[in-house]
Amino acid sequence: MTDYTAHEQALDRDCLTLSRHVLQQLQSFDADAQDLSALMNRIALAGKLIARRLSRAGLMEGVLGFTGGVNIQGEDVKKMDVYANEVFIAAFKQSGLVCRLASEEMEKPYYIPENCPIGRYTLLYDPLDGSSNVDINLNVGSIFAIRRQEGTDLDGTAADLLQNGHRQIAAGYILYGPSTMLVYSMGKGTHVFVLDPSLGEFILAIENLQIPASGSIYSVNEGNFWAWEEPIRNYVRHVHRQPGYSARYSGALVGDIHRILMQGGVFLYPGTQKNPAGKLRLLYEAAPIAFLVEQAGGKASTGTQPLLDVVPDHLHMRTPLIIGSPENVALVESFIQPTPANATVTQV
Ligand code: FDP
Repeated sequence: MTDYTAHEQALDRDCLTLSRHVLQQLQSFDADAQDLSALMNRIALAGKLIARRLSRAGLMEGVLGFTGGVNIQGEDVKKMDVYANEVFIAAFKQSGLVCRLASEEMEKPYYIPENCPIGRYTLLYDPLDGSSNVDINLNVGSIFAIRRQEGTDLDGTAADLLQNGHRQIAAGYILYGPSTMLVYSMGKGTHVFVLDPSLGEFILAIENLQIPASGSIYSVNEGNFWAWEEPIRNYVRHVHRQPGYSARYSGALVGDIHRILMQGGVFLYPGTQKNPAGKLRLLYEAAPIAFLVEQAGGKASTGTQPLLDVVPDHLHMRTPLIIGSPENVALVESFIQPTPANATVTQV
């Protein structure tokens, strides 16, 4: 390879920004493509602002810790949760792109009336997922999904959002780790971008990421062992007896899923006897992640049904989640719904 070619390749790579990649994916410069490209750019801007604040959080006053308030989920709100939520709203004000935003931190969708005549999309997001990690400088993430707004939603109930995960136009996450990464899909594969701080741009790192068909990592909060239903306990007992499995759990969904996407294996957040729907929210946590993982060749399930088929009955509905390499997910399902064909494997 000549120096000239290497130079050209480096330039090409550095120019493969997120917004350009969206246009390439859609193979069009029409209004829809321009809107989606601009939308992804705004999400990226929100990610950069959050990453910047996180990187200096330990040095600034009033950034870490709790606000003293409780969100709609009954969870204590952290100052960074509030900041991250507001950053997404600010990034979309006067954008003409989305009429509504719906997030974990807001009981009802947030309307941006000046965008509504033209903004045909809704952004669903979890602004700072895994926020128990934030005060100790461990990985956290933001999760997002874009859905088309159907109808005018004059009563403001956002009933059109209560549809299955196949209706997502795009979904992804931003991982705030040693580097900031953005992973997204528009239904044409799953693609990984890394924030180059010297450019202030997300640059394509991996196109069409493929999750391994199976993997040796299982990622679950085993502190809940005695709260689970027996089939999940049996699955984990089975794993304990197999050579080669490793447990990895950071307590932050985005990081744990990223590991599984890159290296294979399975992430589980099952329901408990007390809370059969588990902890994770469908519309802005489980469904976007399921969309991404399936676009990378993985599988996402509630244990009894494909995750993307679930129709929520309200905005903040929770769901059990079993997700990752297809073979690992199928194995967990075989414990939950044993059939004669898989009866031997589920013997523990
Ligand atoms: P958090 O409450 O810290 O925001 O979505 C909620 C979530 O984190 C996920 O990121 C994470 O996977 C899970 O909860 C961790 O819950 P447990 O502490 O119950 O394991």
